[in-house]
Amino acid sequence: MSTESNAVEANFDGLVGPTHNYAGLALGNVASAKNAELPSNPREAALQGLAKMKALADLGLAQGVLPPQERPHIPTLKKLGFSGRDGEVLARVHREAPGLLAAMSSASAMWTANAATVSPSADTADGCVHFTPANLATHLHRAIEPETTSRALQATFKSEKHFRHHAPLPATPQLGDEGAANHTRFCSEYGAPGLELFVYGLGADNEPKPEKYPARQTRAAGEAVMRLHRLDPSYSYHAQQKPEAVDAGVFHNDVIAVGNRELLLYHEQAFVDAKPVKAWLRQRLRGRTPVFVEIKTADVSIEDAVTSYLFNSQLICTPDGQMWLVCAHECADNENVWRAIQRIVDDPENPIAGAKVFDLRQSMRNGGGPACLRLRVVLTPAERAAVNPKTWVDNALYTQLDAWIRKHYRDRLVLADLADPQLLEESRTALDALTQILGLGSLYDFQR
Ligand code: SUG
Repeated sequence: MSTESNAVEANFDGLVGPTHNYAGLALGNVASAKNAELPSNPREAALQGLAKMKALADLGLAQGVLPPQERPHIPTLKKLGFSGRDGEVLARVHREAPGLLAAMSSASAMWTANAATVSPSADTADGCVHFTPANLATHLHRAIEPETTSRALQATFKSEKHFRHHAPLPATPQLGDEGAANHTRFCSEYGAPGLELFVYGLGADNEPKPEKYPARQTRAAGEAVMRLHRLDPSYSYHAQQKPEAVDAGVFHNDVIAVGNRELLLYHEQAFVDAKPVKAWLRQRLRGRTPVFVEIKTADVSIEDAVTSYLFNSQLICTPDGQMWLVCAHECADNENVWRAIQRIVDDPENPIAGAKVFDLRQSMRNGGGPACLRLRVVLTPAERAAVNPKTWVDNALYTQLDAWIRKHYRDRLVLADLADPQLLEESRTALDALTQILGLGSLYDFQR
């Protein structure tokens, strides 16, 4: 079991893949629709993500990295009847079904907040860390991620003594699961038993539903994950996201709320009803008094929240126990949002000491902010020691990955490039080299 004082919350960020592009694939994600068909810069995207990882590692946080996936995904195209050599498969799908080629080419695995839901050993009945990869059932380009994600998580968290890996839930919209983006853990210290909040868009038949956009996360999925992870139901809570917010572009709860330790920072319109969530936290949180920071619509509209990704900031604790808000540059660019951040930082009633601003514009143009890019995993010292050592970001790994990106990534990509067999070849060469750097074994199944 965890000892309360020395467990850490590690962040595992997704390394942006070589085919990062803007294809307008994500229904209900305003940035994805707005930037569709814009040229992308995969090299810059990967370097921006890596810079955030390095900065958090430099602050003394445990920072890991999770690998990109093979794209375009030839195995799925073959399952869909495109046969022949890889070049022929690409030419035919480009000609006959260009939308399908785009779906098979997204670097969306970078958003590891959607990789899985993770419960720390302090919360689970068997004292193991539990992982359930998200099925990402509502979007084709994301539904092809879980198979490789499962393998990547198993290669990273290998020890059977410490880690339990579940299969993704059956991939149907009734069990739609988008992982940690809709899951928040509260605690007094990371190693102490905590509270797990599951937020869903689609619940029972008599509950309200969004009308314009899909509710990607279901209550049934949160309940299944709670059972699989052997959580205590009285320390778990399932809350509904406000359907109007989903229809305004809040496709995950982490676009409208973020929590850390005893703190919940949320928008007035995040939940159908925030009151019982707060009452549950007040009643159940042990060791600290919960702190609620509610942002009013009058100060930050939902539209401002969606364009700035204020609530997709990471809330982190540095080793001295100070709490920081890690936000996207778009927050500093938006007057209302920046004012709200200044107010939060100046308010002695909450523990947030300051904001750290990052340029993640390449990912942001696809609706992926700081918190989307990371999967949080609380680890005791023994669990931390059992993680694949090659995934921890330190100066040496940073230097290696920086050189790897500069060597293998293009600095411009448009949708027509996705049919270029040379891009597939370059990506595979890059992933082969990464397999060595990160010690990934046989994660990728392409033949070269
Ligand atoms: O699933 N965007 C992703 C962004 C995921 C953000 N994750 C969190 N909020 N945790 C999505 O909507 C856009 C791809 C494109 O259009 O090319 C995309 O998939």
